[in-house]
Amino acid sequence: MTEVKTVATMAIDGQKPGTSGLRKKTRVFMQPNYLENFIQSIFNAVAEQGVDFKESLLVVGGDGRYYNRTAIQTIVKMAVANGFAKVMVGRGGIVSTPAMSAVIRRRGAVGGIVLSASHNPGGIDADFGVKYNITNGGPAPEAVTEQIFKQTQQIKEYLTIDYPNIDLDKEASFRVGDTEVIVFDPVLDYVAVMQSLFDFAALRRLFDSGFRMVFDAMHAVTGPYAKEIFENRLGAAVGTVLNAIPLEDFGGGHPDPNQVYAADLVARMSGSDAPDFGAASDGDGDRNLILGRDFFVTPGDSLALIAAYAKDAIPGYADGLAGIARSMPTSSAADLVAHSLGVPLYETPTGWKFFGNLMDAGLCTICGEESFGTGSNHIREKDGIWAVLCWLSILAKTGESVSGIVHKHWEKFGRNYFQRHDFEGLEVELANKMVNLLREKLPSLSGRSFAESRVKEADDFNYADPVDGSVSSKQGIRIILEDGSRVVIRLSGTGTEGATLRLYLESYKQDGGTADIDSVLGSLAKETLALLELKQHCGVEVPTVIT
Ligand code: G16
Repeated sequence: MTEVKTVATMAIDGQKPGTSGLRKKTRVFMQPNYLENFIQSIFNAVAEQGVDFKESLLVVGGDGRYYNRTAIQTIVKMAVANGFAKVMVGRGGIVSTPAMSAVIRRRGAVGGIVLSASHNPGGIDADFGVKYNITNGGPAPEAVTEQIFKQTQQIKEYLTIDYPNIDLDKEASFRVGDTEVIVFDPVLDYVAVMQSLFDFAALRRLFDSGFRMVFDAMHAVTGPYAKEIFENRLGAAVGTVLNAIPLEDFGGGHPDPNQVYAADLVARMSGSDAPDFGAASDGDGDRNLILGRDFFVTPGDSLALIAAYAKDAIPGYADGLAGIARSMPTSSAADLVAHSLGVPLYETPTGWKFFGNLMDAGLCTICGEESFGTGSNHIREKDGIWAVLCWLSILAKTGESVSGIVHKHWEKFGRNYFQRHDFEGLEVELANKMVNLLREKLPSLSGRSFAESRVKEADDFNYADPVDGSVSSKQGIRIILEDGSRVVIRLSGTGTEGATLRLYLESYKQDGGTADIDSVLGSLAKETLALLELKQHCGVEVPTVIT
């Protein structure tokens, strides 16, 4: 039964990983050989780096969405056939992205396969995805995803075994051929990492004092982790965690923790009777949404605040920060904190994979993105529950409300007014043409009047990794104005249908943060749409989502 079978296959077009792994419609992944080709290509790319599978541990798990269990059975058989010494599989097939990173690092795995399309909806007619994480626990960097893509273009066969499906629901360790297969509970590894960073006793006292919180797990992967940490370990009231059971279709919802898709949570956090603190995480547990009573904390401000308070409020960072990193479109609020702490600030392209080298080299401790991702060097992924624990620590330390903390910060540092406008479902060719035309206009923009100011600089962001020197070009168009305001324009790399245009608008004011955000950013948005000629090219002018 464990005899290795070599199955002939043919290259399949379009298996190029995007911002975060390969994301496609679920039915695309369900086509014959589609998943198998991609998995074998990952194995081939890893083998090409000289890894000996006979000495290696592979971790496998996903966010529990439709097709997760089937895909895991396929991957386990292929891993056995490819000769891995050990394969660890999350119980129920479920491992959050941050827990995957923690497990790879703690257990010394060669890497891990995460089945997730993150915040995209799940179901047979929705989205599925596969990401490969490397030995440092982080998403495969571009050099590796390029290798995987190359393998997908030349694949001719894959390896598997004929074997009954393993029982995913019972923790156990058993042999399949020469491979040890372990079904384990990843929640314990993850909790251990959180306990090493945060003062659980202090957070327990916060809840003992009557502090009320609500956490929306959005029927996605964080439910079991959040129940264990917030309710069981920290003593938050039973029922603090909403939608705690992971479902294959996330209860029909869109597991993207922002004010639009977490509208129920936003409603619960409104009014004088609302809990003190509200938070949510996404499909695979790496994103976070932070809310106070009638108050939304932008991801850029959240990053800045966590960095500002980390040393004093969180034992894991008591030695201070080596540096802070943010993706280029993320607001510059963290830059001001880095400056005041006297530590470097790194600006990277969109995609968590770009933070890995900085953290491995000890250059940065805390990093974040406008797309609701925040994290630190405790693992190599962004981490939703970690961000919530950071906020709880700040709240416990200061004894203030969420909005009080943010207002104080704005008074001290000024406010980076920031919004992202998404235009979803555009025709790919038209969107590409529009962005290319804008690219051609960039050299002529300098000095031109724009949104009550003038264009100081307009370029396409290029990143040279300070650690390995690798260069990533065309990472987003920037229009920087003389008054310090800025617009970034880029196409999303995580969608599975059509194109999504993202406009990131930012304007800095030292006004205590009290101005109306739509008035501050309105003219920037209007002029950018006119410059892009969005209506003429793509037939739309109203954003689908504003965050
Ligand atoms: C992924 C990446 C993030 C990125 C986000 C948005 O998040 O890991 O680094 O910021 O996509 O990317 P884009 O703007 O290209 O759609 P996740 O949570 O989907 O894995």
